[in-house]
Parts: sequence; structure tokens; C-alpha cells
Amino acid sequence: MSQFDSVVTKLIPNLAEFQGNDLTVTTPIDGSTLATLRFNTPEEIEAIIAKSQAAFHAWREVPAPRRGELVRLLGNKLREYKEDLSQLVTLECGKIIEEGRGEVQEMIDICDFAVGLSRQLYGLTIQSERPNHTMQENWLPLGPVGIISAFNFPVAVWSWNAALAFVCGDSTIWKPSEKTPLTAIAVQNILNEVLKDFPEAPEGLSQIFIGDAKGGNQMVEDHRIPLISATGSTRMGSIVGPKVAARFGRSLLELGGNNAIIVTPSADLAVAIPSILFGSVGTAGQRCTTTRRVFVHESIIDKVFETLKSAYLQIGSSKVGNPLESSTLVGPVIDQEAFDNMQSAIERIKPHAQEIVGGLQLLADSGGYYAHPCLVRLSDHPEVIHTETFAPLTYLIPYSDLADAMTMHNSVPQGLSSAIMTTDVREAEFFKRHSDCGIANVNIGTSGAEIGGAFGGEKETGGGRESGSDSWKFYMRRQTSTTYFGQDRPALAQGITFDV
Ligand code: UN1
Repeated sequence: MSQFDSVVTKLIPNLAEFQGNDLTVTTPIDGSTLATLRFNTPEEIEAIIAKSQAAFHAWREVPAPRRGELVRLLGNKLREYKEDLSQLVTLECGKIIEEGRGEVQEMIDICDFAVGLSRQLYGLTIQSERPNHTMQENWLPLGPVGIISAFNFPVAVWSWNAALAFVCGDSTIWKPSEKTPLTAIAVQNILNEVLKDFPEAPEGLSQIFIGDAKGGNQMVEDHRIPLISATGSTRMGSIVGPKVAARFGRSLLELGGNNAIIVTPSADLAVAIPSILFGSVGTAGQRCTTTRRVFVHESIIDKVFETLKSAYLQIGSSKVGNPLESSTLVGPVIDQEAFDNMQSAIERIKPHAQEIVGGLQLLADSGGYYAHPCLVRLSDHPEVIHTETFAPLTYLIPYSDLADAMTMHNSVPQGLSSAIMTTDVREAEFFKRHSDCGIANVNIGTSGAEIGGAFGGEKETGGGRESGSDSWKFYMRRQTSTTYFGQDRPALAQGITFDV
């Protein structure tokens, strides 16, 4: 692909350093090979971890606002490379170019956020019960942060972690998805351009390694890495979480979702329908925030279904295709496995379905796996839809009572994102109180969150929070400090006397 050659020349002039025979990187657009890479050896990963620890010791001494300056420069460099990096994202993971740009914009946004944060990172002063004492809560740099990222947001998720880690005084080690290592190498190169003119930044402040689960495991089990931030499947999180806990490390898990939108009788359908569509078919259904279930009040479900059906038919006839073309709304799914999983989920739901729209393979001779997004109308909420299928597959379910809809909504094991479409303030507030997810939106779909809010979810989604609000606290350690500045014999807390 000539487009690939030109972005690689710009972003990865050092590709030869990474070449080998362990990993074939293909583009989901037509299945062609982009590169063959080698895995880093256990000895190399060991050296990377040791170097990261040394880098941390130097970086934590740099004042936080100065650390923020590095992130400011990174944000500017990303602005310069936005178009090239967006194209590489699209080539490697198949999301449409508009969403590739959105992803790089998310990186820029979190850099801006982190720069401001670098002059905050506020602790507390606490009132002491004893005379002439001050109490403080201090936030201190934590250590090397291990980042495991998924193919669907191959670069933004790294930046959510790295931008915060850098201002917090931490070093980072990144293991990208085996499906998207090239974008990771490109991002490291972009950062290197900034680092070379930033003398306070130690060598090894940000490193990547290419590996499979074995390499990831080596990082996960290493006690020198106090925080592992892992984004991916619930299965992966269920392996990583206990391993990190066993060595008393901290993990920040951002795992699967089974996100739903509730559409009430008062909903403004001009708001609801586009939100359901973007949430369901955007990114070819491969966001962790993708809308997978839509609960519609029985009085309007026919209308909602018919409107969505005609949109799905239109998408299938002209909007699925090459993600580099600006008219495309739905690109390929990542690989054959993803496509097969979608097909098996459709087979499993067939006995329960009233009607199925889409779901078939499109552009079968393209070399990629393009699916007609699938909308399934159900009459209830069967157990089979409790599992997440990472594909454009959405279930429409009727409800008669909002409390029942809420119960169905919360009955799945995941708890990432949720939304209600309503113009009734009572319904909206009821929903916010009762949704068990980390994200609960009103008249906004489940996907496409801004970086300013804490991002993550409950239950099998893992409990982590990344990006905005006070997620930075994951990347620092908290210290409580009491100082006595009097001259008398110091008083003990709780009024204890201990006179010798
Ligand atoms: C993910 O799918 O892992 O809210 C992240 C969203 C994006 C991030 C998705 N801002 O959909």
C-alpha cells in the first residue's frame, strides 16, 4: 500500500530495527502484510524494566510543572503529526479516518489536560487534634508504569496513561497490542523527537516492547512496576488483576463493556436515533463503549426499529468500505476471528430474534472482513446477550416499565457505559441514580466520551479510571505526614499519656 509506505517513511524511518519473524502485522483493510516484526527477548524486557526504574529515579526529581512542559511539547508534536498518525491508525486498526483523527485528537486533549494538572496535583492540609502540629497529605511519584493497550484505541489509551504518568513523575513501559505495534513505534518516535531536546528527561523515560502474552506476563509479574494499567478483554483482566495483586502491585483495569441505551416514550428521536447509530456501528462496533443493547419503550419500539432498520440498510448498501475514504462510515472488523465471533453470536441469537437486519459479510473479495452492521429485534433479554461481542451487533429490546428496564440493564456482568434518551427530568435522574456503570449519559450515546471525565467502569469492566478528573491519583502514591513544631514534650494522639 503506497499510503502505508509514505506514512512509514515519515513516522517509522527506523522500522528495520524492529523487523524479524515473530509477528506478521497486517492491515484489516485488505489483509495485506504491513511488516514482520520480532518480539523482544526476556533479557531485553528485563533490561527495559531496569532502565525504566533508573529513569524513574531521575525523573521524579524534576519539578512537576517542568515535567508538564515535556507533555506540552508532546501535544504540540502530535498536532504536527496528526494527519500522518491518523492515517497509520486507520491502516493498522481499520477505523475510519475521521475516527483516526478523533483518536489522535484525544491524545492532544489529554496532553493539554495533563499540562494543567502538572501545576496542581494537590494534596490536603488536615486539622490536627494536637497543639502545634500540622498534618498534610502529599502526592509523590509512584514508579515505572506498565501499560498494556488494545488494538481498538491503539494510541489514545497509551496517551491517557503516559501523559498523566509523566506529569506525576513516573516512567512508562508500553506493550501495545500485537495487532497494532506499528502505531506504538510511531508514537515512541514522535515522543523521541521531543525528548532529544529535553535534557532533564532521562533515557528510558518512555519505552515500548513488542511481545505476546508471555512478554506481557513478564512485565505484569515484575515487582519493580508498581502500577499495571491494562486495557482489553475481561479475560485478559482476569489474568492480569490477580497476578498484580499477588505481588501487592496496583492495577488499573479497563475491560469489557455491554453498554446500553434506554429510550423512553418522552425521548426526542432526532437526538436518540443518531446517538444509537454512532454508538452501535461507529468504529465497526469495536469500542469498549459501543452500544450493544437498546431498551425501547414498547409504545415506540416499532417506530424506533423501522427508523434504525432503514438506516442500517442504507449503511449496508453504501457506507461500509475502505476506511481511508471519507464517504465510508464503517470500516472492516480487525480480523477473521472478530468476524467469526460476530457470526457465531448471530447464530446464537437467531432462536430468540423477531427480526434481524444486516449481519452478512460485505466486500468478500477485498481481503478484509467487512460486516454489514447487524440489528437484532428481540422480545426479551436472553442470557446469550450477557456476553460482549466485539463487533457491530446491537440488540433492540422492549420494556414497559422503566424500573424493569433498569433491572435488565444492570443484569449483565459488565458495567462500563450507559445512556438514557429522555426529555423527562425524573426519568433522567432515576437513571443516573440506578445505572451501575462508570459512565451514565443523558441524551448522549454510550461512546465517544471526552477525556476530561474519569473513564472506566464497574464490575467486570475492572473498576479502573483513566484520563480526566482525579484519575491521576492512580499514578502517584499518597503520603500522610504529621509535623510537630512545638518545644514542649510532644502530645500523643487520642489523648494517651505515656510518662516515663
Ligand atoms: C476504548 O474503546 O477502549 O469513549 C476507549 C470513547 C472513547 C474511548 C474508547 N473516548 O468511546
